[in-house]
Amino acid sequence: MKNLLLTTALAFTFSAPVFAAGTHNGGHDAAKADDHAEMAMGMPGDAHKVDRTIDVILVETDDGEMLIKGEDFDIKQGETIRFKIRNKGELEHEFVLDTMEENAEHKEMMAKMDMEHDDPNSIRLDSGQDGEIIWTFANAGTFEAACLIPGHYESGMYREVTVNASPAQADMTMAQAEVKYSTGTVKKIDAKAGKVTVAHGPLVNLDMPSMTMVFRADEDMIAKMSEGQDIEFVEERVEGKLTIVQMK
Ligand SMILES: [Cu+2]
Repeated sequence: MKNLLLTTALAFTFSAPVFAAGTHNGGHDAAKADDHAEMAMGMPGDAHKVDRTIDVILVETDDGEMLIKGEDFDIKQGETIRFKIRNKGELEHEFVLDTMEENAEHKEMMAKMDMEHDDPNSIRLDSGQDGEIIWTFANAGTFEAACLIPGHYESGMYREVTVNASPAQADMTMAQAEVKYSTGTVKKIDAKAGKVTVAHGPLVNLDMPSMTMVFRADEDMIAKMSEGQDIEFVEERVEGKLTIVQMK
């Protein structure tokens, strides 16, 4: 009641400045929309192309913590995730996906005034309410899920969101691609040390130029080689060492 009276009084006294403030807010919202169009994290996901659902629970604990519970937010680049979010707490909570920087900035703004986020990367839920966010994580990196209602972040209401550089896509490329062989001539074999010296052409799998190098090779592989032999092989970096893992 007190607030209402104050607002009315202000509006009455300074109707022109209040109108100006409204225009200013409009400008701010437009700038914010632009930000989200090119979000570092990715873009709103297509509900028909969800790869995986992650269940999330927002809740307070008896000892005053506020938590975002659920499995690790460990995501593969390119994945579209449906976050099924349930507020099991007694208070209202948010679930905002963004960069840590953006979240910190929004948190600061929310400390000054209670803004309700209504962007595709965020949702606000009353006690007992369910909701969902569907998001396509287009870029690798570390992001954050957080509740930005004043005091909640500080009480523990944030979680790291890790987006790993597309191993899924890399795996698929490997499986689909024909095995590529590099060529070379065996110069020297040191079976005891598990090393072979090969004068090779371009290493097609590691994208390295022609030269003579020492490779690791296991016993079985070395058994197939003899000095002076021309070979076609697949090289790989195994524990940091150039290794011949396959031969024709
Ligand atoms: Cu909260």
